[in-house]
Amino acid sequence: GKNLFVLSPDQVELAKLLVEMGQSHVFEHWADPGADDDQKKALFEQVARLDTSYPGGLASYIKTARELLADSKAGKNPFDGFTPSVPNGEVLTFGDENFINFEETGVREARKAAFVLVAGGLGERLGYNGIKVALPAETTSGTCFLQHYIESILALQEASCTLAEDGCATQIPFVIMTSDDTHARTLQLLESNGYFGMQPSQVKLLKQEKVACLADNDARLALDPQDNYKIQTKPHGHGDVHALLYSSGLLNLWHDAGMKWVIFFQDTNGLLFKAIPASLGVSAIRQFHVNSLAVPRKAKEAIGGIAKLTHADGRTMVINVEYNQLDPLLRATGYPDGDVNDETGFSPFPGNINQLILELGTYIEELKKTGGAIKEFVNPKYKDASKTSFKSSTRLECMMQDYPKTLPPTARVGFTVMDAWVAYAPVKNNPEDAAKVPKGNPYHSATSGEMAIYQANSLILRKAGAQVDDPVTQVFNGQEVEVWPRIVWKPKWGLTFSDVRRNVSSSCSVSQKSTLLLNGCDIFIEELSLDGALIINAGEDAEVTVKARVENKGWILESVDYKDTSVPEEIRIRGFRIDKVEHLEKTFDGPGKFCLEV
Ligand code: UGB
Repeated sequence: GKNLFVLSPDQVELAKLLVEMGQSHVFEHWADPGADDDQKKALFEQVARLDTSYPGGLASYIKTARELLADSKAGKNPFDGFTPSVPNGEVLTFGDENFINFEETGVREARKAAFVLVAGGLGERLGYNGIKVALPAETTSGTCFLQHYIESILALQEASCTLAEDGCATQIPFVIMTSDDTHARTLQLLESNGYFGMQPSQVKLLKQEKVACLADNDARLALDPQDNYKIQTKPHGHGDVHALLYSSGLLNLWHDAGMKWVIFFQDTNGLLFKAIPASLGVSAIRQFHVNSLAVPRKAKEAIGGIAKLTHADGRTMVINVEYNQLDPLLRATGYPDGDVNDETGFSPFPGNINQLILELGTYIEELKKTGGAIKEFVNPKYKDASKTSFKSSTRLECMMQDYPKTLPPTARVGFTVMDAWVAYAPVKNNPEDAAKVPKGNPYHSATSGEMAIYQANSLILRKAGAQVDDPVTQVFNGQEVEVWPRIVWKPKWGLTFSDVRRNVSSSCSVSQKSTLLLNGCDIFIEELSLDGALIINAGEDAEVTVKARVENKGWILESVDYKDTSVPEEIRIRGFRIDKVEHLEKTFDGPGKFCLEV
């Protein structure tokens, strides 16, 4: 080209690569030599970044894009030749003996686990302006998701190390995948809160890069409509986490340190850690290389279904099939009604909640072969039925749960099903969309996510022997929800069901209008009759026994409209705020045994 004279040898190579890959249009709008040099340099820097951050480089990206775009144009079904069936997995019932055994094993294993949170997404469906991990999981304590996750990991760490015979002092590694959209704000949230009690060295942020957008079926790179010296980019999806972990070198470090498991999870699920110990126990006992956590799923619900796919040539895989693909796949393979509920009231295909537990050794072996590249897909929005042009540029995407697609048939891929009330309540949908969710399907909104925490804690206390009143039904932001007593505890107080059972006696009763907030670890509820709000704060070395009868006006949920912009966004997206009318708060600091008697 006319401008090559200003380029370094590396840039010449990149320019050649683009020309060879049919991308010379990238240079077409260039000003004459000598003009716009800074923009030209910036473009080469961007191209170099796009090239190095993708396994196999930009050439490989464009080649794959052409293949996938041709398949999409031809209407090729990615599951061609595969027949779905319902796979076998471990189905757990919260609180029974089997569950308790798995939990105990899971807690033992936890010090050999690393946790990976994928938090690069902005959550377009939720429409919240901040990062999702900064949202309060519930507004009784106001604890945000990130704090809750970190405190849960620390509680697991402590419990696991206490059980370990070797008196270890392990720190469970915690990785957060961020993106340009979330990185700075995630780091800021951690730094301004002292990493919520975790050692800063324990936390690693890995930032995913966006990928180049594609303008047409020939996979010509799309230029930014505002800036001709920039290639338009979009997120590549949560599947990036595997390549990032691999290239970070962390996996080998963990392996050398004797770690065995990597646990992946998503940004807004306040129930998740109630399911983690038992599902890690399942991985350990059943020796799963891959264990996906799943919940019973309503047919056509907008979460992926876990299916066993058997190919005509004999290959099989247990894999997540996204909700928009499961129904057509079933219709095409002898199920004329597609994805429908069976006599249990649920789809026979359990719902993928995208929490994966991978066995580290086999994970490393696999990534050595693939570099962490995950099978991609493309989802262009075509202008018309000729499928020759797009409404807007598209890009390749990948999902972390597609990791098993390249595994050899010997891999042990399983899953663990748990009731949704104890495992899954994400915050994904904005109030308007949530209100339109078909009756009986979960809203997956900020409203339902918070209510699910109160419900789970209430039901767990009941299972532990306490009397907890039934919920009342209320409508917030157009969503009908069950409002249980607002019972909230710190992860270290009730990490497992056995912990809760040990900390609560049967002479404990909580009325529906009540709020019970347990900020501490050693709080033993020997006798409690609660009709109102009670907050107990117990310091690190304080052991508190509760024998109390508390009655007051309590904390009341007050409706707010999501359109009322005078209310902070994180509150109005749930449709209520808590009016702290009256409460009893007791604080026990410092070492010693205390009794709360009222
Ligand atoms: N995420 C990233 O870190 N980077 C990205 O580029 C994109 C996302 P969404 P999605 O739980 O109900 C998934 O947007 O992808 C993070 C499963 O694919 O919340 O639509 C993001 O920050 C689906 O099978 O969900 O659907 C967030 O933490 C089903 O299980 C996470 O990835 C569904 O989740 C998920 O991103 C579900």
